[in-house]
Amino acid sequence: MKKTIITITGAAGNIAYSLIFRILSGNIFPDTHKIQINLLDLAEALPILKGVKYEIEDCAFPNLENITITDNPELAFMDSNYILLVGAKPRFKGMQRADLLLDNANIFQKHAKIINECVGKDTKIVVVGNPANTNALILQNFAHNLPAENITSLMKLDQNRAKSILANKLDKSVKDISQLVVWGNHSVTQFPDLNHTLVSDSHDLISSLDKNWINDIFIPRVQKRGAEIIEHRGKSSAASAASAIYDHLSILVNGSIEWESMGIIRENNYNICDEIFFSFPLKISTSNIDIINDLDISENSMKYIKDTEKELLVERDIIKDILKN
Ligand code: NAX
Repeated sequence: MKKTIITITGAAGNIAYSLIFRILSGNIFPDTHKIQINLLDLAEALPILKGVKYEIEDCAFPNLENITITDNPELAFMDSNYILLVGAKPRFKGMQRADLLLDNANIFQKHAKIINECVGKDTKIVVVGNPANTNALILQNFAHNLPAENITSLMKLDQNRAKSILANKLDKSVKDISQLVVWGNHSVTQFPDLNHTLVSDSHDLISSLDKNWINDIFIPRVQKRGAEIIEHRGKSSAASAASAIYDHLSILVNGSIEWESMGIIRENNYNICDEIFFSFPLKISTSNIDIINDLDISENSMKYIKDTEKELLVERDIIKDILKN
């Protein structure tokens, strides 16, 4: 019977508390697969992880073969098939973005070097911990035994948010909406792009939308949705982030007929620097991730796309000394 090993870092944190149960109760893998789940967090979080482990056991998931809880990254990453890098330091009030970048860069550098020695060439890595795209760049830099195509960063939460906000506006189901992609960074500069979007296989409803609604309400609301959640909940998005990671993992395992958004590092036809992880419109099969490289991009859209690229280039410059090590 086939066995799949899934590693989750930051496993005692908020997102992981939803994510672990979503993955184990979901249907990403066939019923015939056995799952081993490796949960990594810091030593001080091990008592919490023990409680999480007991709760997982109490769910009696039929396909779950083994649970490992550990603060040892070697043990957590060894021979893993899918590594979900959620663990990162949160940004405290008053903390500069550059300091967060450097703190988390150290975590991702350390994990990348260990992953490089512990896994095979088929292992897929999903970077969630923020700043996700730049952390993915660090990972790719230090886990050079792995093909760069195996590393993606999470943009699915942004794409799901955009789809849902549009569906609400049009009083449609999210199932009716396709080809809605998000370009660039997982940050307030991201560009949710409606220019190619279809509603019930037609662009007519999008064409009839008020441009002021798109520019002044839709785009900023998607860009700042994370802050909107914090304002109401007093905590950052956790369940929706976990759900998006589940979707992302499912797409990597099973492919997708839809247009998808993930951060990848790749040559492209849009004149975006190929030395950063950037979210493009993608077609994803079980074996390939391909950029949809032939879209017409308006001058206005290109301005948004270049702004988000600029932010990622600044992030890359902040960590450039780490990349040289
Ligand atoms: P929490 O602070 O609840 O959990 C983070 C966990 O990581 C903690 O348990 C901590 O002990 C652990 N950790 C820290 N350093 C570690 C290390 N070196 N090794 C292993 N574990 C370590 O944060 P949570 O709400 O779960 O969010 C996790 C990360 O996801 C954050 O960086 C957050 O900004 C990011 N997000 C990224 C999203 C995306 O779309 N890319 C969306 C959701 C989320 O905001």
